[in-house]
Amino acid sequence: LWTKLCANKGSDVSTVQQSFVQHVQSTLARTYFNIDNFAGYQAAAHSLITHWDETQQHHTKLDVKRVYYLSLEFLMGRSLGNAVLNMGLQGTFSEALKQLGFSLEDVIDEERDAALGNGGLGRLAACFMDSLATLDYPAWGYGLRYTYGIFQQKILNGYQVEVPDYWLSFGNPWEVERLDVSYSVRFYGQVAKGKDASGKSSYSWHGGEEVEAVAYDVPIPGFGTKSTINIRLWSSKPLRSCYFDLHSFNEGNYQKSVELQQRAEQITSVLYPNDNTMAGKELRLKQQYFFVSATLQDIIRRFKKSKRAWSEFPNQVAIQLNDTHPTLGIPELMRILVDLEGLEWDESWDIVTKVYSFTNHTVLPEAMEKWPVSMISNLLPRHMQIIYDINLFFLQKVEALFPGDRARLARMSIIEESPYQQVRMAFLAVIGSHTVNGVAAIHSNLIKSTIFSDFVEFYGASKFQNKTNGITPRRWLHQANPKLSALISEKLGGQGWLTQLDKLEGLIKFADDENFQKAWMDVKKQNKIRLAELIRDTCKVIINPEAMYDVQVKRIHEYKRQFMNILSVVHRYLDLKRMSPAEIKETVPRVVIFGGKAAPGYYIAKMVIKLINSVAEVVFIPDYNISNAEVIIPASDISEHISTAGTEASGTSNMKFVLNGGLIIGTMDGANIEIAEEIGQDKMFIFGCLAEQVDDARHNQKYRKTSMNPDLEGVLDALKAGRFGDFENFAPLVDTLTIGGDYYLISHDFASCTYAAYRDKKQWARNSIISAAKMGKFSSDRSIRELDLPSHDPDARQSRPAV
Ligand code: 26W
Repeated sequence: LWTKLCANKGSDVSTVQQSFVQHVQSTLARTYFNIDNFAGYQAAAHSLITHWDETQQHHTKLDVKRVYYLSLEFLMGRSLGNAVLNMGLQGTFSEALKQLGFSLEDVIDEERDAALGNGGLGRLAACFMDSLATLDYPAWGYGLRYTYGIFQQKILNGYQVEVPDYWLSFGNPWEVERLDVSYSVRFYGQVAKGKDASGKSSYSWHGGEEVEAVAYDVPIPGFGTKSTINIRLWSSKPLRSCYFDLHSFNEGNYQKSVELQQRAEQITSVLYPNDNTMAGKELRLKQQYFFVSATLQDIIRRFKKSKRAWSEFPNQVAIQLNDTHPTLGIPELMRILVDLEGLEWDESWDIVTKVYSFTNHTVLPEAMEKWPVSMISNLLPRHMQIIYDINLFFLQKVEALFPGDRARLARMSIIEESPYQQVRMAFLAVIGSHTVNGVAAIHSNLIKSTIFSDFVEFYGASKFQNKTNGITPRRWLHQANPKLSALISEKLGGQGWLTQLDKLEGLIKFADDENFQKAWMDVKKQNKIRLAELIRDTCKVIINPEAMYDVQVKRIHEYKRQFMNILSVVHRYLDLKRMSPAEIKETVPRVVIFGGKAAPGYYIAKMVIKLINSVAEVVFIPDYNISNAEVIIPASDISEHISTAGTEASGTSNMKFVLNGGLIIGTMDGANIEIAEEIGQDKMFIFGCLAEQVDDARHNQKYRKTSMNPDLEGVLDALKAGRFGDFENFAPLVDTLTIGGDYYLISHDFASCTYAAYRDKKQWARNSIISAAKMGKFSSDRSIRELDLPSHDPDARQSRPAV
């Protein structure tokens, strides 16, 4: 059946239909005259996830080393359209559904986003899973099954309002609950010191509370391969014995009888909505430990099936830490090896440091995870002891290499001493891993010269590497922009570029071909109309598809400088007001589009949203998420990636925009720099301070050695005069530029970011084509190959047994 389905032949239509009808009748228990589009979506999804466990069986049989991608976030978006495309079933499914009275597009539209992530880091994890599956890696993703994903954003009276994202309310056909795969996880309690049989000290952690982690598996089909890998998401439940406190119930205290259950379920209830800011809540620490504890138990159970010695563990297991969020996995694996398995400390440490690898995604100080020693000691008493020991042995080595350098020891210690004791998770991650990587060249260099400079001196530079981020062209071009995908495939004579993105270079020779330019810009136009419809429906605003679309969509953060963008919009508006009708005719009509969520507690970011919504003729699309990104990105003429140099680790939407034929206004930051290297700086609108100039510029700004940019001053005057509503609404925001010292250098970079050329349509089309054609480097397939994960399985494509 599997082979037949994938063969994509005309006769498959009836096979799909049979499966579809079977799911309508038995899985959904409905009849054919009683199914709406939503039921159609459910049945379609169910009929796609048959036989998806074969890849695992195949890997088990081959007994290969596996790679585990540990991430507290997976920003998946919708799955149906993606699964159909990746499995090569687009034509079959459209036809099968059409004959049954459905449209595939409408059915796809019924799915809700799986939004178990905040932004860049979560979406990167999702792109990586697509690449790992497509490249046939024996990989697993591990994460948490949050009951509530990232909040939905509503805009009321110009302000952001958060609405809970109860994404599971109508079930989730993509997950398979594995009640047979569950582990218990302990919190709090005490550590008892004893002696083992040989008289050696031993430690056991007991007491406290225990909860159960139950596995839910989500299949990830690769593109053009039979490989389907899994993301295993953990959900917290009370231990079976604790579902119900019978004693309390019998005493008539019903509320108390269910308290334990609620307390357990709380752990995976909600995704923390902070992006790049650490909140420091105990529940978050619980999530992190719950996650790594369940994951390691699962990995070890799989390892033990092969009956190998522990020394073989690193030959069977590679674990990639997606930022510091899963770093407790390091002391947890030590605890398992030393306390539970009885290995020696040194032997265990050798194993641990061969297994883990760590990706850093940010240099912002407020994003660096630090947990109070007091909190860890209370929640995870044995782990705190282990962290102290790891630190002690590490600092002894530092002392041996740099004798008497007390300042260095203090700087490198995992424990920060003042103002109170905290565990620096990034240092723990570096010390416990064999490699550390940044996510773009500039960022990887920055971490070497700033936060990890002492560690570079200690370990040598080769431990610190760069793996520039990438995106999956399957979702971000083929799926999101079907018309452009079809045009490219037609021009290149096939879909080979979808797995070998460098092949896009074949488009360059058509860059001056007027017919091709026309076809290319025509697709852009149609995508702009599609976006205009979305904006009409969600914002009740009619926009002109002939105008230049200027887009900034990403999380709202001061370092990303949406504030600077909207201030420059006001500047252009004030200019227009001064112009004569003849001059106005000469300007390019421009629709400025914003989208993005602010963390609920981020006061200044929320004020930026209010300001954007107070400036007329600007569109703010509510609830920016994966699904509307798939409509917004292909429609942009130009997009803004304008972070203060040195603050955006990489950015990945910049890659998506250019791949879809959009041009970039940007600073020399993150992956913008490498995009410029690939496509040519002349095809981008680059401006602003360079990373190496930032320190001086900040100093000058803070001590008022440079005066405020006069254009900016004019804009602020207009704000103060109440041109855009009550100034009180924005006063604290404007203060960040003045009394706040303008840390993000908005005044410094203001002048250079205002204008871009759109009038020369031919030149624009040419630049757009050449830019997209040179984006090969930014496929996440390339990032995955560079990550040097356990050798992928070359057999999967050819020799997987057919069912
Ligand atoms: C603890 C709070 C917290 C939550 C999330 C701190 C940090 C994060 C993430 C690491 C923030 C994040 O998503 N970083 C982004 O990662 C992307 C993928 O590598 C990069 O492209 C972005 O530049 C970076 O901001």
